[in-house]
Amino acid sequence: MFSAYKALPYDELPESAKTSSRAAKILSRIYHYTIGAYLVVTSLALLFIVLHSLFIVSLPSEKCQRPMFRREWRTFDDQEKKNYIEAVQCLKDIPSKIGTNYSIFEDFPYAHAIGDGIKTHGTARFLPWHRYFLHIYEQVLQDQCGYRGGLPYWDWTLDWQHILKAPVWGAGSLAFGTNGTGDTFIDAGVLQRNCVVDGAFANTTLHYLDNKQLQHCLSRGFNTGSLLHNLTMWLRPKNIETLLLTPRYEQFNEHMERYIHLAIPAIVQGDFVTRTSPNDPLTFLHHAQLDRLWWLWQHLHPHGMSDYGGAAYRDAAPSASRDNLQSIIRMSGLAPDIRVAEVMNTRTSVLCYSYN
Ligand SMILES: *[C@@H]1O[C@H](CO)[C@@H](O)[C@H](O)[C@H]1NC(C)=O
Ligand SMILES: *[C@@H]1O[C@H](CO)[C@@H](O)[C@H](O)[C@H]1NC(C)=O
Ligand SMILES: *[C@@H]1O[C@H](CO)[C@@H](O)[C@H](O)[C@H]1NC(C)=O
Ligand SMILES: *[C@@H]1O[C@H](CO)[C@@H](O)[C@H](O)[C@H]1NC(C)=O
Ligand SMILES: [Cu+2]
Repeated sequence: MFSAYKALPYDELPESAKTSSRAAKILSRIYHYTIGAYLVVTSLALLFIVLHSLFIVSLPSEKCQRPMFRREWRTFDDQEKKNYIEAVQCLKDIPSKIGTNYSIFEDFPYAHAIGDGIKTHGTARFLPWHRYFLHIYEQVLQDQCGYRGGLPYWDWTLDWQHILKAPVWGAGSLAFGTNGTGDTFIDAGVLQRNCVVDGAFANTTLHYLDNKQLQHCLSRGFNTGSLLHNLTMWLRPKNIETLLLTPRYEQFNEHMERYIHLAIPAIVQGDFVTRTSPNDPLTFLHHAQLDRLWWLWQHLHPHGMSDYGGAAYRDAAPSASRDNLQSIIRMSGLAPDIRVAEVMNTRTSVLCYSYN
């Protein structure tokens, strides 16, 4: 039932590349004929975002007076990086909230892979579920590990031409480590990974992998060659601009999940490319970027805060039931259930954050 998810980075990307080149041809034709209109729309869109954010910032809403701001990782100074990384390390010392023998650090991969998260992939709830998931992570960092800032995000559009040299990577204690170069770990002979032995999360021991309980090391295996090249094409700023102009939520959510969301895991490999991707702390910075793109999209389109739609269940036939704003988001006991409608706007008493 979940085989599509597991197989995506390997099997589906060539197909998606085909789709994209078809789409690219159509787009380039449209672009050709309507270049003027396109430029006008883009400038108006940017103007709208600027005006909108000024409006939001200058007129505090009643329920969210002081939103938490999420910032790009490279704008963090060393002290801020240290504070964030120490807070994430601290999660390993907090007992599980969902009642396993491990720490709350491992509750997140559990909730994503084995708990309620996996069922939201391939459905309308993909973006809302991950928004709430990030919010819970941010809250645990703040409430239980004394972290004071907002989550960092990784804007990989700034790095697409040299993605493996992005500032998130580094062997020192203020970065997320590099490629896996330690022991080789072979999972049922299918996936080969190498332990990450540098950076802040070197030699992290984990207990869930993909859909099962299995002790292993945090691992990565950076892609190389033409596959790496092909994957980074999804992250081009031009691609993201086009994506942000998608008029309806359903197509936006679907495109985000299938292509943009999968490109980074397919590049990084190891834990990141499994259902237990939250084993790799960098996953949260990638997902904050995806959430930020949704947030941008919501501010760009007149009904962005209320437009919602798509399948209620993964792999559902087109005639099957459709999801709606009253649908429930569950978090495997990490946090109370919530309705999709409650996470559509990031500036309410429930969420209360913004991006800059
Ligand atoms: C926790 O560990 C104990 C002792 O090793 C074991 O009996 C129990 O089944 C474990 N609980 C879970 C939820 O894995
Ligand atoms: C991680 O493990 C490797 C191999 O066992 C070792 O060389 C390295 O010093 C360890 N790094 C840290 C930070 O513990
Ligand atoms: C990452 O490490 C793996 C395993 O050691 C290796 O096969 C791969 O070539 C490395 N990738 C890069 C980009 O260096
Ligand atoms: C990358 O894309 C090119 C052009 O579409 C294709 O020929 C090549 O096979 C792709 N490489 C991989 C590894 O998928
Ligand atoms: Cu996910």
